[in-house]
Amino acid sequence: MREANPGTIYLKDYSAPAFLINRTELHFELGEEHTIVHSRLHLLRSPEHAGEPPLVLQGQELELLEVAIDRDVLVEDAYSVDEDTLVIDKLPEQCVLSVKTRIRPQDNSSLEGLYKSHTMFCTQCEAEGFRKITYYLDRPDVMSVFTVTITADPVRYPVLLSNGNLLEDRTLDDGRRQVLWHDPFPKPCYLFALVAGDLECVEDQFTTASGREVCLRLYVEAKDLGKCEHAMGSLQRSMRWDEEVYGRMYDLDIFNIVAVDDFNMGAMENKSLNIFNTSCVLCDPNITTDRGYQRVEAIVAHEYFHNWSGNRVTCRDWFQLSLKEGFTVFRDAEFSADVGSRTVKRVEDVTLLRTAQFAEDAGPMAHPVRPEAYIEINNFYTLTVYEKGAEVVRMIHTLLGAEDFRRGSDLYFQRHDGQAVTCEDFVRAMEDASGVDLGQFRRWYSQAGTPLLRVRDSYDEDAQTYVLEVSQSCPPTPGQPGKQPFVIPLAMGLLGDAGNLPLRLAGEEPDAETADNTHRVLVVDQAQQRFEFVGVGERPVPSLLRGFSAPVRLDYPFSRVALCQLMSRDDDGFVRWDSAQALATQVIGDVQAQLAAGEAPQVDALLLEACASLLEDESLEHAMVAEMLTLPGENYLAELCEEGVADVDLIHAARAAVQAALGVGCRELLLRRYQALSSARPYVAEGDEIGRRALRNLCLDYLACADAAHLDMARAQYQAADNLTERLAALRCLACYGGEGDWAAPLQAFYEDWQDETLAINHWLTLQATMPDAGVLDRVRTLMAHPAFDLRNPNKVRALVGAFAGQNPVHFHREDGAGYALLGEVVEKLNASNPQIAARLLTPLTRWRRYRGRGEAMCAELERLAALPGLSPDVYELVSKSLS
Ligand code: 0A1
Ligand code: ZN
Repeated sequence: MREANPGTIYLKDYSAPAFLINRTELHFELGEEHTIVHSRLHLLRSPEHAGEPPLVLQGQELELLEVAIDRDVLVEDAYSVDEDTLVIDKLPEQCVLSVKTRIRPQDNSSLEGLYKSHTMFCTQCEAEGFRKITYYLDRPDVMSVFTVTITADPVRYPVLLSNGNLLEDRTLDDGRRQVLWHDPFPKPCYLFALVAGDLECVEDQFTTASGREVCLRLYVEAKDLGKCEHAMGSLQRSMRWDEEVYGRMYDLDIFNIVAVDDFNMGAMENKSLNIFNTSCVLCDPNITTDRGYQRVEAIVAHEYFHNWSGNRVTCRDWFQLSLKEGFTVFRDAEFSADVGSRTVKRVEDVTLLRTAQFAEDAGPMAHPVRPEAYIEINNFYTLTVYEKGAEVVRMIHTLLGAEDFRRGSDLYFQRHDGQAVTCEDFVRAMEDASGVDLGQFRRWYSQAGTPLLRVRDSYDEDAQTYVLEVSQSCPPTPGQPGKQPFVIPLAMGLLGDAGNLPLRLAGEEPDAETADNTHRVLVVDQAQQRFEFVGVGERPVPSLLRGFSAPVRLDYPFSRVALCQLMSRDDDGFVRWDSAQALATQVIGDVQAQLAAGEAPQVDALLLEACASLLEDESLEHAMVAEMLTLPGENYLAELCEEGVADVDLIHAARAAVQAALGVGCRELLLRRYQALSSARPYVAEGDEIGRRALRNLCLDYLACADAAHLDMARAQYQAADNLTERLAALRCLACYGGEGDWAAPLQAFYEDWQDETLAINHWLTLQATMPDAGVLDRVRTLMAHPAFDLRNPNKVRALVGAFAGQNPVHFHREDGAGYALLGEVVEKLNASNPQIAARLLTPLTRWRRYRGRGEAMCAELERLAALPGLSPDVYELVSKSLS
């Protein structure tokens, strides 16, 4: 580890590379002791660079064996090497640089570069992992045509894969096998991939609209061959969707996906060789929840969509990460909306954004969608870059309309195919294709923080006018004390007694009515603005921020009666759900106040009535009823509090009291719905079946929360279940609302039944880490020593420790600080072995300003970590920014 504090990299310092690498030839000799990497880089000095700058290649944890230029081996004083670079002076204008290095993938626990997951070799090069494979210009604007030779033992590694097309496959005289892969598309090294292992594959095919026959293969361990069908179908659906919706076709004859157990993230879009975390690709009713099936479909689509938004057109530098990620998340969200329920998908995405991204925006790591500085780029694969970035693209879609947006996307791909570009290039293509000026809109890329949209209204009965007074502000974030107004598309309608009212702004012609004149998008682009509607015959209830048309906090003083009206009658599904959330949030707030004053909780009858009507409404889709009946989560409720105010115990107690009251108050309806939703049909993870199970499990949860007598229903459901979704929901009821006598045996039984299925056991770990009983922290410690746990596997770390710190606020924030100490210990260990996961795990501690009475203890743990010797840049950046 280095001595000095790691430095900061700034967007303003960007300069184009001094050298180009037209072709990259790599030869891997994979061995059990070590791997030898020979590289031949066809270098060309960039014409833009005057003088003779030295060549500076990045490299880390490499053992340099030999350097040659055009076959002349260099003597040691012709170059210099340090921990991070290989520098060569006086290179000719054009040459072939050959470098031979030795690496030890079997000792690489960071899961970046070339490493081993069980017996399989695999790679992860985004963002800067390639430098752990060989010396290179490890930056996304250096694009090169790769040719890759792999030599390996054919018995241990019968499958040898890299990007592009397989050109040769032969057996060498010494018995080793050698394959040659060639990828005709120039790409940055972060998209390079290599896999070698004893894998089986499922094969299918796809014919593109232009008639290209693409061979699709999904490589897994033999035991998982039966778990590939859903991912394969998802891939085919995504390929078709990208042709139909974006006119984007696949461009090679092969598309491979490989599943690996040890992976830092969800999946990776390497050109024609996507690598997936097993948890994001394998599906089986016994190991995957309904949510998991949907997640797999979305991630398969996401990685596939990157073939255009990311690979054909890539990022100039890592500050532009949202160029590919924001756009691709928007694309995958629209795909999921098209193949499933649009409103439910939106509700899920907004819940994540408002709970976690808003928290990021309000915390010490807040950064713009296009950050301006970083210490460790791995720390910037964030909800802001991904999810808020997608919201920014969505707003462009809203402002331009679907047709012009598609024109903009076509222009972007056509103009920049084969290039490494910036967010600015994307916005400019959208402007050029549509004629819409996005000048001020660009602030969404440069200003951090969540804007607050304050709306007040007034109605003049005599004049029949209704006025919305809208103002916007944005809190300061690190390095950005003041903000300029954003361009906020405010989608809205007005709800009258008999439905949504026609909308006409003052000054508009009465006949300027569109087909749907009950819905429109107001463009808020000033600090304060006034919108006057005319011809409004009654005082309306405003339906605001329909579809969550902008990533802002909305402040409008809704009465509870108004919320009930919106909930039951608005045209916009998102607003109906959001009104239910707002009503529940108000009622939980009442109960918090009552509990804080030592009074017995009183749950507003309006909420009870609203929930009862939802349970009686057979016309709404099941999944939507389930979403509307789900109370806002504890983390979301904490996020709504001012700094230093969130009281985890009070939030938990109030939410639980409201849930119990609803369970008691709606008991008959819940029971009736639960019974009616029971089905003897075999499991299918599709549309309304998923919604049916979601609603049924929700009913069970309310009933069990209200009265332990209903735990018998949970036991019966557990016994009868033929799938993980129903089994876990039943177990969760026993674990959350029962005593040890209720949950100990079923938890043990679950383990015995599924111990060979790692992915199912990870759910079992999460359940035990998120239970409300006082013994949970000790249980987490015990489980860390259980054979089912492994600190080297990121999925397990997230399932147990990540879930405890992130999803069990009451116990993570224990007053004695034991939760923080536990997290700190794990972060300390991971700091040495896998810094990327260490930093991610640490996130809950960075939110120390939010919680009442906990700031000091949280900071103390951060300070302990800050003082550790050998801190990785990843952890250093988080702790130092949190404490500053
Ligand atoms: N580009 C991938 C995410 C990814 C990023 C970094 C990784 O390792 C450090 C791995 C994957 C995606 O958006 O899916
Ligand atoms: Zn991505």
